[in-house]
Amino acid sequence: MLNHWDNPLGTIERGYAGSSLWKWYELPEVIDQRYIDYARANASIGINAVVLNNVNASARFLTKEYIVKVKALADVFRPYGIKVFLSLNFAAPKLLGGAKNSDPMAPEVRNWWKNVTKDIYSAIPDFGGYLVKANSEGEPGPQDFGRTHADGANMLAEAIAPYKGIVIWRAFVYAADPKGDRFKEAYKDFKPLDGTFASNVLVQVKNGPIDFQSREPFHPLFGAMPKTPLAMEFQLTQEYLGFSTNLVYEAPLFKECLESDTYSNGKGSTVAKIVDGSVDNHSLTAMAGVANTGSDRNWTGHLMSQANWYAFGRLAWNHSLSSEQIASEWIKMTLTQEPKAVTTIQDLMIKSREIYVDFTTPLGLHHVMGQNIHFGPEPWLEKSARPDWTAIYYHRADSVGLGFDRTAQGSNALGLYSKEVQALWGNPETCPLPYLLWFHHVSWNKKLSSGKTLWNEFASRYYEGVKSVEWMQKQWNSVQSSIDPQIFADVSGRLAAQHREALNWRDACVLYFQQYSKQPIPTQYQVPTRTLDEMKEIVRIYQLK
Ligand code: GCW
Repeated sequence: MLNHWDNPLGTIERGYAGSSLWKWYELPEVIDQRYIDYARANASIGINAVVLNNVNASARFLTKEYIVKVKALADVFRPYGIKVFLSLNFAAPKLLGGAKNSDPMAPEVRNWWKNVTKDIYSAIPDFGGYLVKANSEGEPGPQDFGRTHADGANMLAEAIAPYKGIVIWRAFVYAADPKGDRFKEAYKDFKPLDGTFASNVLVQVKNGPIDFQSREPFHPLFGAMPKTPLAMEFQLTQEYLGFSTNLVYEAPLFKECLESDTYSNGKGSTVAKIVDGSVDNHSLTAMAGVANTGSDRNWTGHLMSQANWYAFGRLAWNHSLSSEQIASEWIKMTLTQEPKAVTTIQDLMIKSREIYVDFTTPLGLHHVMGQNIHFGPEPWLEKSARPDWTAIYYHRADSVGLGFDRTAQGSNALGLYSKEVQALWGNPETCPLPYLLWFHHVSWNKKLSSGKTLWNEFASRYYEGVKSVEWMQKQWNSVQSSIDPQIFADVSGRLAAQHREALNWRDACVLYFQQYSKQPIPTQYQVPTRTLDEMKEIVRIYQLK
């Protein structure tokens, strides 16, 4: 399924491809041809469910006025095998219905949801169900009334069960605790609820424990809730992957998570097999992608990001496909059939994610992006509305070293995983480098498995990452004669923008962290020509309204 974070006024939260495809003010009378084209594209890759509106949800979608609009879209999508879902605002009974509050245990509230559900199903008999973000980032939820996530989900499940609808309840919750570790928050709330959700409820878990970073370990809830079907939530829109100026092919990221072994039920209990229901015998299963589509003529802003939409659909039905194969299918249908060009572009796509990791957050560094808009580097961010929205909360740089100690000596987030996974990541000597700073505070002089010290390896990644973007530009230039000229020029321009942004990341991060390592830039590289203050000013300006 696709989850659209589209708002009623046409904006898209974290959308980088124009505005919403849904023209709410024109519906239901006007049916835009793009609704049909969109449905065809989805159907071609097996996407059979669509949540139309943002999880930070407006209650207005539940009004009679809007239900007819939703119905119009459902009618367009039905011939393509696509069901429509809505995100709910949990406070709707109070906001719309005049109820005293929205306590899920209050009979008037329960009735309110039953009535709304009836209205929806009388207009849309095959309506899919509800997606809910509750008690997260300021959204209302059952905890506002001393109830649990299960109380809230089950109330909706009861209202929708007679119609065979489902409730998808998100696990993206994290209480603000300056002494805690955000990594552990969702687990703390949800793990104890395993076995208490109604049979038509799915709990939707983001691929990683923090928030769609360029690399995350798999979320510790996968494998920890055997009695509850867990849906996967990936993010296609590139909130933390350079918006629509960066070429980042996400199939390797999706597969890295899907193929991770949770060992929850012995070896081979991969995340993919938790999600497809085979490990714990669930027949209700789902995989969601936060959509990257918008009104841009090429749908996704960066044309190459279409491949992420495509790869998501392919992997949702067959996670054993290789990233290479999916890329090659997509290239041949979209860009060129010329064999040399196909392999060149495929290679560039396959390497693109690792390149992005290298020039932004190498070795397991995470959450050091610009605040609010989540663009560009801001590792110096010390203060925000919440401690876990800063950068220093995550990178923990000091004169000794870098990284978040999540071993038993630190936050012990590692303790949420099975002992086999703990063995894989728990020892700083053997922890794979891509995950190192996720779990360990490593001293600057520590010699890594690469043979370099942490500081030298870390700084080198930024420099090599920038060089790799230059390599991507070169590779792209070499296929010019096989590509439509407009597409060629557009992607070239975006690669040039990516190069400029990569230089910003590099200079900002090496100069900032150098204050702690107090060591020179490795001699083979040129010292940045810009100062740390200049980099701070560039990032500050990004954020001016
Ligand atoms: O990634 C964060 C985003 C929010 C988003 C939230 C969520 C829809 O920065 O914009 O809100 O996650 O997934 O709920």
